[in-house]
Amino acid sequence: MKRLVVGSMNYSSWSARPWLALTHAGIEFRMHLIELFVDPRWREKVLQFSGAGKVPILIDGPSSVHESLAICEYAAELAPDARLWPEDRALRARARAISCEMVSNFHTLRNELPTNVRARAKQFAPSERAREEIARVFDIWSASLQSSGGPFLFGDFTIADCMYAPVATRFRTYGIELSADAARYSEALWQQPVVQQWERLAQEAPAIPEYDALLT
Ligand SMILES: N[C@@H](CCC(=O)N[C@@H](CS)C(=O)NCC(=O)O)C(=O)O
Repeated sequence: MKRLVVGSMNYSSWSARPWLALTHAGIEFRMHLIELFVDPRWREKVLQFSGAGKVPILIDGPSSVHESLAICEYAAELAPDARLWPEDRALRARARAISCEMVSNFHTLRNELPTNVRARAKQFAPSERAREEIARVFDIWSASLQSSGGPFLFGDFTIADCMYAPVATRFRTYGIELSADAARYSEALWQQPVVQQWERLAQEAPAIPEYDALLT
């Protein structure tokens, strides 16, 4: 049985991304939770699976795949019928491009608005740089929705949505004012069964008081 080595489903957005892809594709796996920064041996436990020292990691027999997007690609190859990438080549290229953009950018957004799926900030004011990054996310969403017609970025739920769903939860957690397209897209995400399943896991995840304290 495949094993997905993950951190908390409430606080670790990188863990959630391939979890969403694998679950949506109907690939059987079990979760292997390592309580990052809480378990005193968390680092050595992660290093047993990957020298990169980060989760998520997919263990499939003798193979181990680290990096969230690489695991999503692996899921797309394992379950072609799930159509985890758009069928149209141009849309697929765009879906891959914005997924890579998610992985390699948005550092301010990630630092200032750490993932905490179930929490709600009482007051939060993003910095100028965070506002620019939020605007870029809105642009990505609008352009993708226009090219596909929605309701998800490329029509049906794909890896691009797995990459951006955690961003939508951040906007909700921190009360970010949404553009009309972003609001419609977020609503489609909240109605998607696999996203709802993730939210249930996030609700049940053990609390990490230091992380919760980051929200005011
Ligand atoms: N680019 C990596 C990022 C993974 C990542 O940063 N994971 C965090 C948890 S959400 C982690 O393992 N942090 C431990 C550390 O940085 O030491 C991916 O996409 O998988």
